[in-house]
Amino acid sequence: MSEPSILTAREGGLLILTLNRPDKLNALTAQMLDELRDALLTAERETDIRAVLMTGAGRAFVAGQDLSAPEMNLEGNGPDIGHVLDAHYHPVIRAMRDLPKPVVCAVNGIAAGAGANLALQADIVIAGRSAAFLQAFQAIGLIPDAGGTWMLPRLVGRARALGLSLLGEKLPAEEAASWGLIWKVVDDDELMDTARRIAVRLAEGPTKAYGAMKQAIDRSAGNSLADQLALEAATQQELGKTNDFREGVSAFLEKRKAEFRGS
Ligand code: T3D
Repeated sequence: MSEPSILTAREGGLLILTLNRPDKLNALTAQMLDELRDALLTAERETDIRAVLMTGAGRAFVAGQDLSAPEMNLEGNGPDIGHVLDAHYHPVIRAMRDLPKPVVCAVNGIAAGAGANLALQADIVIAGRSAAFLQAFQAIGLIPDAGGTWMLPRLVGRARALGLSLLGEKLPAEEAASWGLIWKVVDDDELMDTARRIAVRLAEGPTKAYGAMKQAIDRSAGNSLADQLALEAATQQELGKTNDFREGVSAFLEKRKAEFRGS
């Protein structure tokens, strides 16, 4: 039996997903994306999973769509890329964004094409110093997809989003961090320890509040201030009834560390 293209491991409340086609720089296939979607849906379903950490096996994070995969067949009218996106990429992106739990991405090398844009859908993106982000699409006559045209201008503004897309030059991790494209950059040999530490901390945190933070911050882009204030009030109304709120306040008053249970 062939090795799964996504390796899964559990460490307490953390689910670690490793994209696992290192010989192809973890280039994405329909099967791999479907496995990734299934793993993320498992994370949503299982209450004892409280955070997800994604990374790549080998020297790359992900080199984008596997250009040699059957779904990229150039025969006849060429591949139905719209279908590939709808059927295989978009469910993964929605699963990452809609997951009411934090997703941390450890970018361990090149993140190209859809691989870059997949990483940018995570809630906390940490990159190794030798990693780079590449909007590789122009080299094959496509536009940034996998949410790229939505995320890039929101993260770095129109000028930088267009520069990255039109020129298709590698953006080194350090510059990506200074532009605000990602959370932080660390030395390569510290990447996994740092990412794991952050992910474990999130897995031990107030899960319901984290899920609500993702939703509130994502909704803000389409909301007026009045709508957003209403959303904040409604959200706090609910969170104020959680065990984690009670525990957080009690721990503060009792001068001890809070033990959140995600409920
Ligand atoms: O259906 C759809 O199209 C949906 C949407 C797609 C969105 C996309 O992602 S489009 C963009 C696709 N990705 C690319 O165009 C990037 C192609 N890769 C590269 O430009 C380079 O490989 C990198 C800059 C990422 C890394 O360069 P380097 O020099 O470090 O490595 P390499 O030697 O080029 O690659 C190593 C191996 O991985 C090599 O195989 P080999 O010769 O050792 O057998 C190479 O062919 C393979 N590989 C790398 N990227 C891909 C790939 N194989 C298939 N597809 C790839 N994308």
